[in-house]
Amino acid sequence: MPVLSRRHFNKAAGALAVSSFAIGTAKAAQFTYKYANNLPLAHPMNKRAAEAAAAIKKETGGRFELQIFPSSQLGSDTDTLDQIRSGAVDFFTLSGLILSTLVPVAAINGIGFAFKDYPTVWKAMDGGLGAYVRGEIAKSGSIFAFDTIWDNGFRQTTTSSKPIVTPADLVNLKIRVPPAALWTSMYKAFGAAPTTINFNEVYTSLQSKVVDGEENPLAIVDTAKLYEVQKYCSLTNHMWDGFWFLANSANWKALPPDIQAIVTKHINAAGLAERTDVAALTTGLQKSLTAKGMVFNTVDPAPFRDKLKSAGFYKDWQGKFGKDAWSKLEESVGTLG
Ligand code: X2X
Repeated sequence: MPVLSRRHFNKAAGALAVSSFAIGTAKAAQFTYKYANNLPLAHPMNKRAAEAAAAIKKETGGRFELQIFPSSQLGSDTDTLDQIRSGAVDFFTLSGLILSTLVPVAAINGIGFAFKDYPTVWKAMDGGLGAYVRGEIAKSGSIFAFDTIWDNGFRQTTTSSKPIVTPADLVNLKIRVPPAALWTSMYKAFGAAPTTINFNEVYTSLQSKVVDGEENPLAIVDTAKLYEVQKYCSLTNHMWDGFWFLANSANWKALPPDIQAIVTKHINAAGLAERTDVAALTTGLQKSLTAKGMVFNTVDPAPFRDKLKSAGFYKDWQGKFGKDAWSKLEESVGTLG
């Protein structure tokens, strides 16, 4: 639920909220809304969100305060999805694939090896495919997504045991996947042994060897320090993943239109800036992660795609997403499967 003044300060609020509370002399904001995400403070998502929060506060004359809770401080992605549906949390950035537990078609951008590069991603997600998915999210009734999807990135494969060079290297690999059917289905198609684990438990699961590998964009391998518990990084580029900036619909409607307009403007601008940051960060990361001890290899995607095709992966998902959504994806990426 939106917190109406700092006097209703919630003990569970965490470090960021404590520091804004400590400003003390500032007047209580009329609206204090909570934004949760699963990424460390060092990730561009949190830097740009903090800038947006400051800009919103300024432009609303202090009437609106966005409290940011990074690093799954309010709970795992699965828990936070429940909280944004009920309105206990006001905003949440969530991978479309994980959102698919509520809105099935939101996973569609995660189809294996669909996107070849960023221009193709943004054309689809800022165009017809993204609009279709946002429409379906809004139909849920409880939440909606802002227009600009934030970048997570092209996902790469890390392990503690061996590089992944061909699809055969995935067979029986104990790999962590986020909580979404598409991820589990893809790794089952490869003959791997996927285990569903929320992101807030990934580092310790890798450290204790509950799983041997995981997959994430380089910006996360770096900012979440996964290089400390993983040795190999195989540049599989197997899917593109983004974060929808979600809002609880009822709490949003409680805001005056002028505040809604200011929040919308700054959040979407922050999303665009975050995309640029992630791209810039990623450019230098192979080198700096190598210096931190990771061993990189490049990967030919063709045999991986063929394997998914022969396992019936594309056909299955085309059936699940339906013709409309699938044709919107293929309009951008070409024929799949
Ligand atoms: O859970 C993950 O791996 C992450 C951080 O990439 C997502 O949010 C999907």
